[in-house]
Amino acid sequence: MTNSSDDGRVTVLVVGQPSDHRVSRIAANFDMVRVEEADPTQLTPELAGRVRGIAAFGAVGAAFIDALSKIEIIASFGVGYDSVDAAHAGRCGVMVTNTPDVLTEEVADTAVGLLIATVREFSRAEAWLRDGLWASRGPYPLTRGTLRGRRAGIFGMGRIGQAIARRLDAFGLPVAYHNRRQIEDLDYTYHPTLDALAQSVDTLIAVVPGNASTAKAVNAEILRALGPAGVFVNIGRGTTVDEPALAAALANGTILAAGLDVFADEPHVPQALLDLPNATLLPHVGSASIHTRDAMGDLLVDNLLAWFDQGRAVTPVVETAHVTARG
Ligand code: NAP
Ligand code: 8YV
Repeated sequence: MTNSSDDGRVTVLVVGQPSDHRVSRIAANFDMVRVEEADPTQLTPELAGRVRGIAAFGAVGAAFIDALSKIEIIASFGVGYDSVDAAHAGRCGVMVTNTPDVLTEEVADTAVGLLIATVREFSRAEAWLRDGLWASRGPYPLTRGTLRGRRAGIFGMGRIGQAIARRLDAFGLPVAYHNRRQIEDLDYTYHPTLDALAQSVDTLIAVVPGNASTAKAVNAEILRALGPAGVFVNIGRGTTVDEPALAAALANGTILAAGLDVFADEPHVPQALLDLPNATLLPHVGSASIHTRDAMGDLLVDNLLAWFDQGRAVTPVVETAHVTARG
């Protein structure tokens, strides 16, 4: 059994369904093998002993990592890496990388666009036009919601959260935030709990990673704190929200509206949310332009190249920052 292909190239397993751009650069530099899912039962013993890198465009769990005896690095596509068991990888001495920064501004643009579309009912207004109601019934009704006078709270003031805050500054909205740790020299009001943040604002934008510490953090109590003019936008991960509680809050007027780009069980969206006219729903398109997805793909490949050529990762995740290349 070898740990490289016949031509001596490092074997990289592509998990999931990337676009041609990503695949071509991996294929040009590595012995590339593709699988739809990281299912250990689908691996032949020969392949399991040959793969040294994974390009992850889908979930990679602990059992799959354990099945690959030569695995050194999992380069994951996306800044959020909740679908990769990075803690397990770190314990096994396997590097995990993600794709931060290159998508920050795009996702912040999407978040603000989603906020405005939600507050001003753009999806429903366009449907009104397309359905011929502008001509037959007259102008679309004035919206209850407006950005004017809103107070914004950002749950997760990281790279994307700060890019959203900069945009909201330009819109003239006061911004406050909650993280576990206050950021020094950041000129926005800090709240040490999510509840305190929600009490102080009427517009909550969630952009936290999906993990045990954030699971269902936005619950009925947080939504109630936003009040009847409240607007909730989620651009982070669907798992950070109690979706049934959100659907109930939208249905009974506890809050005014929600804009969601992410869901707990994608691509499945709860019927209760689909049924609500005051929910603006997007199919996880935060970073989904060709420009930004190509930049993310390039960073993923840069991580693989840097690891195998120079023994270092460009953007290691915190759980594996201690992992060093095997000599
Ligand atoms: P980041 O720079 O790491 O920011 C994450 C922020 O969340 C940090 O400020 C962190 O601060 C805070 N945080 C983490 N856990 C928390 C907790 N339990 N309670 C309160 N705050 C917490 O990451 P980013 O680049 O901004 O990306 C954020 C997330 O956005 C990603 O993880 C991903 O899930 C999501 N995302 C979605 C899309 C999309 O297409 N919709 C695109 C890109 C990213 P502390 O550590 O101080 O708590
Ligand atoms: C991607 C994202 O859509 O970077 C992230 O965390 O959620 C998005 O940019 C996703 O990771 C790739 O499918």
